[in-house]
Amino acid sequence: MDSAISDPPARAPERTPLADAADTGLKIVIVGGFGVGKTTLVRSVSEIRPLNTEEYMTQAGVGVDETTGLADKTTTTVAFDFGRISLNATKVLYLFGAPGQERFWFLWDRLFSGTLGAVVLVDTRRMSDSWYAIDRLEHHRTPFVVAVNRFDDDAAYFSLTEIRQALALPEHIPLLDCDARVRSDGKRVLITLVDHLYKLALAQETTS
Ligand SMILES: Nc1nc2c(ncn2[C@@H]2O[C@H](COP(=O)(O)OP(=O)(O)OP(=O)(O)O)[C@@H](O)[C@H]2O)c(=O)[nH]1
Ligand SMILES: [Mg+2]
Repeated sequence: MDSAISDPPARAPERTPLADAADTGLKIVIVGGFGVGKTTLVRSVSEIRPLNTEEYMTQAGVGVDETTGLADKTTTTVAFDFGRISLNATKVLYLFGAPGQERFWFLWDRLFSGTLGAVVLVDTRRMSDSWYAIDRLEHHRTPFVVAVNRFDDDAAYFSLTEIRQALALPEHIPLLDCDARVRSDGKRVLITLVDHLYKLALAQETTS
């Protein structure tokens, strides 16, 4: 399988070296349906040139890959995206973006191994694609937050309350808006996840 390594985002330096003091690597997975913006999110927040295994979509995918609402999409992830972001001098997040096409979903269970937490990216035009991601994460007992990637041509613009209801998401699970193309938004999503993990760990400590 050919894997294409993308150009780094314009804003990011060519490569930020890993700090010498970095001793804790935390694995985070970005999941969600086909074309919700997982690769875009990893690209926008990664401080290293991310590894993307993107392939061009061809006629062979017609009728197999559900591209409704994704007129501009020309490539798809066939293995996973990999990026990195330093939280502080010692803690580093390793980001794995999952492949979104249904025929690659069998890879997800492996990808979840050793994962501290996950981000479920949602496109409200294709909400049902998120159910499988949430289901698998609950099965693995992997804590997660849900980020709604708002697309410009999303006419319905459901509120977060409506989205929480549609996903049957319990109140304690963070749900937020984002634009996966914007680095500060991606960072906010990851900070929300880390905060959520921290709160869960604290709650566990007090009950044990
Ligand atoms: N308008 C808009 N376009 C976006 C946004 N996020 C991603 N895109 C575009 O949507 C397309 C799909 O994004 P990807 O990042 O490839 O989605 P993905 O979830 O990695 O897709 P798969 O790996 O194929 O499942 C790309 O053409 C992006 O440029 C967004 O927030 N708004
Ligand atoms: Mg992708």
